[in-house]
Amino acid sequence: MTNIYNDILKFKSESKKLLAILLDPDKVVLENLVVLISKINQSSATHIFIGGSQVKTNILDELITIIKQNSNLPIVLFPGNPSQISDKADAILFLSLISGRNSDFLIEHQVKAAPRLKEIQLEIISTGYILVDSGSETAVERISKTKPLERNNLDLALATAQAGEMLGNKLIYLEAGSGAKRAVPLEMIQIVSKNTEIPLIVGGGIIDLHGIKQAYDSGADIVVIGTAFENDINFFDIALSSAVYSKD
Ligand code: 1GP
Repeated sequence: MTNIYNDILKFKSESKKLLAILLDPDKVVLENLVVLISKINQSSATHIFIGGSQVKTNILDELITIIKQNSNLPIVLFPGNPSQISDKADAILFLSLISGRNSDFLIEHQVKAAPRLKEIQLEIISTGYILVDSGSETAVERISKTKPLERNNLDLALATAQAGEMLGNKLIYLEAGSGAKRAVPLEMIQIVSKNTEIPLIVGGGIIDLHGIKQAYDSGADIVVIGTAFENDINFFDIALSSAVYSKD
């Protein structure tokens, strides 16, 4: 069985960059899914993340089954709450919202999810999730009822990431929020990546290849793209002819 986290570590050790496409089950139209997946397969994506802050529909298992029938990419759950667990996926980002002080998102949801996760075979990847101010309220902020970290408070962002690493998180995720008007500041990516050892995910508000490249150049190991691909399934076509990133 492949170990997704070990593969991420291996890529990081080789200074290779990874690209995750985020699919929100509430926004995916099942009838269009096969076309969507073929676009993903043609892109430089290395992972498919599945989740959202407020998944209301109950199509998770079906969605993942169809993706698995049509793609070999690893499928990683990125859950907004404990109901978003499916044994059809390969792994789960076991998130703790360490930028916030809402105990529900620090530990309560994890306690609720643990018995189910013990029953199934998902690879669990402990992830310190850090929400960064993007200039206006995002769904994560609204639903988690936590304040994002200020954009210019680099010391606090770094201390938060380091605390997550010391607590045993295997990944740090710097998040501006889905559809954010402003992505995570590059200086924040730089300081966190330089001063932590574990792989760094960056997402939220990255809408073009330039933004992806800037995040990589600043030290992101994995960039997550959701809204830009939702808005335009041809978003990655241009990437095929680009040397910005590579999964080879
Ligand atoms: C959201 O980081 C992801 O959790 C992706 O954000 O939808 O803005 O690409 P976007």
